[in-house]
Amino acid sequence: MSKISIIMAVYNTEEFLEKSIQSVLDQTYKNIELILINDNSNDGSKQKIEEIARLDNRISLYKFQERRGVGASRNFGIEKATGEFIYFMDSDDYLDERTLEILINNINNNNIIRGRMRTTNFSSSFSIIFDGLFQIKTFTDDRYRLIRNNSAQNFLFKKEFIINKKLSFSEEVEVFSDLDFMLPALINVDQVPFVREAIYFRRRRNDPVSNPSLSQYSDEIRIKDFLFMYNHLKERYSDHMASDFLDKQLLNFYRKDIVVYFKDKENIEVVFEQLSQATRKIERNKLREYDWVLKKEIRALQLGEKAKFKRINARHHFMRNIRGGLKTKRKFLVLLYRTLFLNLPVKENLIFFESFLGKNYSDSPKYIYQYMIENNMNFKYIWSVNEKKEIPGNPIQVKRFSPKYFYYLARSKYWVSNSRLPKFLDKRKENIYLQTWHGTPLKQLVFDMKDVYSADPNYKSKFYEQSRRWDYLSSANQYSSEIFKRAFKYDKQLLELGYPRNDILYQKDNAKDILALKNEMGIPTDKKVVLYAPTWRDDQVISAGKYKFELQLDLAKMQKELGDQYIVILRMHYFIASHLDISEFSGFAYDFSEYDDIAELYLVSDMLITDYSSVFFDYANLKRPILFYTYDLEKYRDTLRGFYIDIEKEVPGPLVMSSDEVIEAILNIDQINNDYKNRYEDFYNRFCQWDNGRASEKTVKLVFKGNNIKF
Ligand code: C2G
Repeated sequence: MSKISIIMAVYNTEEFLEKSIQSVLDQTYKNIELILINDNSNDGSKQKIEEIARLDNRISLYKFQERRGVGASRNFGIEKATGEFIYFMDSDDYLDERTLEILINNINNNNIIRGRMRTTNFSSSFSIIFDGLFQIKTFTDDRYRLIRNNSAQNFLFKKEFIINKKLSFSEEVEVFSDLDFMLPALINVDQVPFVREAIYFRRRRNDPVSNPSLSQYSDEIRIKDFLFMYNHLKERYSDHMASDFLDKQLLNFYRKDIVVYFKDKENIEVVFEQLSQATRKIERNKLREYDWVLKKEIRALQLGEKAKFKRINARHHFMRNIRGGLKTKRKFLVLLYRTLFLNLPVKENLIFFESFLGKNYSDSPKYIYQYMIENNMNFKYIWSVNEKKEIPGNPIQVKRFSPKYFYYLARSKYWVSNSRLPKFLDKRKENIYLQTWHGTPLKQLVFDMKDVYSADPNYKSKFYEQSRRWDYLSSANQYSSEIFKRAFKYDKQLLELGYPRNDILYQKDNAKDILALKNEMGIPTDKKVVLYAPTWRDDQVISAGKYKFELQLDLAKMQKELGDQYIVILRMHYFIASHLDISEFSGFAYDFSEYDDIAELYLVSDMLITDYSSVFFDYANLKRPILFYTYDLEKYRDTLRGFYIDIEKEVPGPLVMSSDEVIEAILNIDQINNDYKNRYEDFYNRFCQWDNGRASEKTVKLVFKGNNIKF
């Protein structure tokens, strides 16, 4: 039984290492050694690998005193390897448990074999393999296709072959060092078998901001490294097929990456010489396969005509934008926004408001707006809404993403929103953007999240770009401030003034106002009100921003046990697109999911049932009872989202796990109030201190100061 040496270079992958190493140790093929090279990581990777290395004597551990890069680490690993076979792996990826067994069993007389790459966003991907159905495909002339991703991953090599052919990774570049190894490797064989069942899970890292993987390095580094590698390999290898492969890689890379980088024309200067030199090495007839736009640009590059290239490039970008703008109505409006509306002057007295993506007239933007109209300030107001609403003060209402929406957004000096505005809405330096956010966080946010289970794998980088535009951010308590700074990487001004949306909880918490609200809502006034307001679940996705929710309350039983004293208001999260059918419970259960302002629902209710929604932080301002119906606690907390506080110890009410327990808790609510009295008080002191009914006023005075406002 031959030994396989797995070589893994480690650089700042603390979060992923355990999974990665464990997947090697768990291989069904047991005769392995794992050579770990710590490339002078500066996070907790060092401790982690030391701990793991102690547990298995098949691991040998090396450390560089200064960072030398993945190429140098792997070359060092080859020197140390004692196996007959060599396999390279990245320290954030992981293997299916049979991958090595399948590769080695099928390599036969070949020097190289390759398995399949699967990209994943998660730590939990797996696959089911059926024995006897293996499909082995042999790549011959087309073998260079196996390195279209420029990588040495999931190839198993005979070590003798590596030594005889003196294969090594480039130590001169950071990003494309594998090409220097793989190209001569493929030149020196005639064929490479490929087994679909040998799977390598390549993790798509979700945090290119704080810890980028090599493929997420800055465009400048990637482009320079690629061009360096191309120039170097073209000079070295004249083999026809390899050279053809390199040209294709260059032209595709140019189209996919370099052209985008040149959207900012300043960037042309940065790589022009290197690129021009590279294009001169392209085989003469290679360009024939490409369109005239590309040909024209490449010709100018080949001739080193910088000014001409810049002109052509600018024209092409312009044409591309127009073509892109004509694809959909939304894209057309974005084009209009960028090229026309943003060239009109900003209006000093216009304020643009949006709450929950245009779904509601609610939340902090509503209360900030209300304060302004009640005080007759010198502004004109725009509200972005999906449907026309009754809004006091008669503001201009614009349908979200309609032409007017883009126009008014461009012209308004002030933007007030409680959630992110899309990335395509470029902000000008004259704009002032107040982000009120929409809750004290229980669930981990953005950069504190590990695996991201929401619909968008680029969530973190998108969020980062969008939040760079915020000038002010509301915070309801010290706890939120600390989290926002870290989890949003927010370093501009925090408004530590409480939540404008909670002002009403201090202003209208009296019998008269509550009765008036109940009458307006059309709910009975002789029954107590239970409000059920759960959050959404990242894995119940329909499409981006739309989620399902399956009601887990036994309404029939609740009606039977509680119906003479209580009614229930059901309030789904604004992401929930599926509708509740509760028609058979009329007179007992009411669906207020479409109701604008949840704060008014808080006021009319006698107790709240929630789960992991931030609603309980706000509700606690009323000091009324809260139950936590957390039937899927383990999955939610441990897989979908981590929490910031210990929900079992710190929240101001009991966790209940079934409909029966919900009913029992409601029937015994006085006892619960008593049991949770101290905890509630601690909770209130920690999270509700800054709210006292004046947050809107303080926010307005701070953000809109310096404008001729009549206070
Ligand atoms: N909300 C609501 N109805 C619900 C749940 C929430 O109206 N059934 C509103 C509340 O104002 C709540 C806000 O939406 O505070 C945010 O909802 P969460 O359930 O907390 O979830 P999410 O939108 O993911 O925001 O820092 C806060 C977090 O970002 C949570």
